[in-house]
Amino acid sequence: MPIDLQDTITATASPPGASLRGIVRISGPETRQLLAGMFTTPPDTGDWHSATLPRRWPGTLRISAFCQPLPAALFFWPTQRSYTGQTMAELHLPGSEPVLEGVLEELCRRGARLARRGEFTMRAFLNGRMDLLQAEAVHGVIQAADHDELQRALGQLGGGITGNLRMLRTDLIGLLGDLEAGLDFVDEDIEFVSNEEIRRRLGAALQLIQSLVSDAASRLPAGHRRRIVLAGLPNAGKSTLFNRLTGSQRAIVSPTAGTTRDYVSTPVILGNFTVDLVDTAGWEDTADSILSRAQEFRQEQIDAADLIVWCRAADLPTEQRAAESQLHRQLQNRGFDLLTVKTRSDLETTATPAPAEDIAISAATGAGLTALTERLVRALERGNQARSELLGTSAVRCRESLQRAHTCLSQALQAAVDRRGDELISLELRQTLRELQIVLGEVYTDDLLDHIFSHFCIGK
Ligand SMILES: Nc1nc2c(ncn2[C@@H]2O[C@H](COP(=O)(O)OP(=O)(O)OP(=O)(O)O)[C@@H](O)[C@H]2O)c(=O)[nH]1
Ligand SMILES: [Mg+2]
Repeated sequence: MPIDLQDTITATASPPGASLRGIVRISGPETRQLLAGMFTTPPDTGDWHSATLPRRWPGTLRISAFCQPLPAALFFWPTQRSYTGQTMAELHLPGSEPVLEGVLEELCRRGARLARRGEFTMRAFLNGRMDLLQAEAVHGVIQAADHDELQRALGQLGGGITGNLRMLRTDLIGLLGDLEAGLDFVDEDIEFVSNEEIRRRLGAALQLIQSLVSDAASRLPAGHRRRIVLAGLPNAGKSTLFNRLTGSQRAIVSPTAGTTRDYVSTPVILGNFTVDLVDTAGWEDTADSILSRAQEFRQEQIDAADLIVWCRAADLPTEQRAAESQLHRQLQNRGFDLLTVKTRSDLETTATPAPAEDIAISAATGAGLTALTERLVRALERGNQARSELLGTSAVRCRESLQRAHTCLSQALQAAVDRRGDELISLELRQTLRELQIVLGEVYTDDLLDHIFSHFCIGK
C-alpha cells in the first residue's frame, strides 16, 4: 500500500453494531477544515476552530443526509501532539450504524478518504509517536488471548523493552566512539577505553541480547493460545477429566475402550491463562481404518502440544502396565513437557503398587482436581518465565536480527578477549547497531509495514 501522510483519513473506531456511543476518527492536515462546516458548539463554549490545545467540545453535527442535527462531542487535537502525530479528531456520536455511515460518507464527500487497516497507528509510527515495537504492542493489546498476554502487550506498549534496547544502543554507540577515537591515535599509544572496560560492556550487552534471543525463540504469535493435550491408554478417564475441567459434556464418556475417535478441543481459563484443552483418542495399535485415523489425529495433537497430561488409570490391569510405561517413556524421551496423572484414583486397589505419578485425581469424586489445576497453572507459568518480555508478533519479526546481533556481539567479545585489535571489535559493533535499528523499526521497508499493519483492524 502506498504510504501517504498528507491525505486526511477517517474510519469508525468503535466496534461494529449498535451501542450507546459510536466513534468516528479523523486524522490529517485537513481535519479542521473538514469539520468546520459540520460541527457547531453552543455559543457559550468558545470557538473550537481556533483551539491550540487538545480538548473535548460538546455540540452538534450537521449531515446533509439527515434533516436534524446530531448531538455529538468533538475531541480535537489541533497540533502534532496526538496519537497519530498530526491534527486529529474524534466524533463521539450515538452508536447507530446508519448514523456512523452517514458521518463517514459526509466526511468523504468533503475530501477525506477511508482509512486502511492500522493506518492511524502506522501514522503514529511514521511520525515518531511510537516505535515499531510499540506499534506491534497496540495490536497485541487488542488481540491479547488472556490476562498474561495483555500484561506483556501493555509492558511493550509502555516502552519497557524499547527503553532497554535504546539504553543498550546508546552504550554501544559510546563504546564505538571510544574505540574509533582510539584508532586515530593508535601510533601515540593513547588508550581511550581499557580492554577490561570493553569486555565488561560487551559482556553486559551480550547478556541482554541473549535473554531477548531466547525470549524471541519461544514466543507464540499474538492471540495464539497454548495447548494442553490429554493423552493415555483407552479408558484412562481422559474424556471424563476433559468434561470436568471444561465444565461441559462435550466429550463422550463410556466404559467401552476406544470411545473417543476425533479429538475435541475447548478453550479453558486456568489462572491468568486461557489455553486450548484437547481430548484425544486412547493410545492403541490398530489395523482398523477409522481407528488408525483417530490415532493420527492424536499424534498431530501430541506433536502440537505445549503440555501433555498423561492419564494413567489407577486400576490399570497389571498386564497392560509394561506397554503403558513404554509409551510414557517414549514421550518423556522425546522431550515433551509431561504431567503424569493417576486417574480413577477412587478405584485404586492396594494389590499391586502402580508406577509413580505426579498427582492423583478422581473425576468421579472430584478428589485432586483443584491440586491438578494448580499444577497446570504452575507448569504454564514455568513455560512463561523464559519469555517474559517480547510479544509474539514482535518476536517473529525480530528473531533473525536478534540472533545476528548476538553473533556479532559474541565475536566482538571474543576479539576483545584475544586482543585481536579494536578495528575488529568496531566492525562487529557497527553490524550489531544495524541489527538493533531493525529491531527498533528504524530501518524498514514498505512491505514490512504493510505486513505488520494489515493485521490491525480498521480504525486503529
Ligand atoms: N470410578 C471412576 N470412573 C471413572 C473415572 N473417570 C472415568 N471413569 C469411567 O471410566 C470410563 C472411561 O472413561 P472415559 O473418560 O471415556 O475414558 P477415555 O480415556 O476418554 O477413553 P477413550 O476415549 O476410550 O480413550 C467411563 O465409564 C467413566 O465413567 C473416575 O475418576 N472414577
Ligand atoms: Mg475418551
